[in-house]
Amino acid sequence: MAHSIKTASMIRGSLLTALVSALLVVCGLMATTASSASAASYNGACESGEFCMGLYYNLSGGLYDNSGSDPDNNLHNDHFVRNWAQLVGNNTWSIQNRGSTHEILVYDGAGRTGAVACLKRSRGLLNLDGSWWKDRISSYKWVSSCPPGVGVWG
Ligand SMILES: [Ca+2]
Ligand SMILES: [Ca+2]
Repeated sequence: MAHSIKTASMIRGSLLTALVSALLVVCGLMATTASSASAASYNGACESGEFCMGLYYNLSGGLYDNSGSDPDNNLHNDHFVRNWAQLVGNNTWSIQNRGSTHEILVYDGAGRTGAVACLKRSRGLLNLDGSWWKDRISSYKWVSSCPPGVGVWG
């Protein structure tokens, strides 16, 4: 009896080991694919292809850098990479669009609601000192061009 229990336990252990190994291989492949496809989002460096937001001016104090979209379109649950204690929503003083093809729409509200403005790639780093938008951005969206009727930083 003791022998059969031990054997079953060993088989389960082997299966678990095989499963963990398979998962590690899959994760390794995913990491390789992601890093070769684009700049590294959330690594604290504002790189080509990314939309970046800084806690303070000149993207200092904490950085949000993302080559894609925020999955839930709500920056109130995202943290600054170099200042994890600080949330991004309603908390940014500087922004930069380093996208390779697209412009960025920023919104006052989460879920892409409320006031909206467009940040072109040509604008470069934008400090929001004296701007109504300082500490107001709560969501954003990549667009192929700034839509008519939307204020543009360009
Ligand atoms: Ca980055
Ligand atoms: Ca979010």
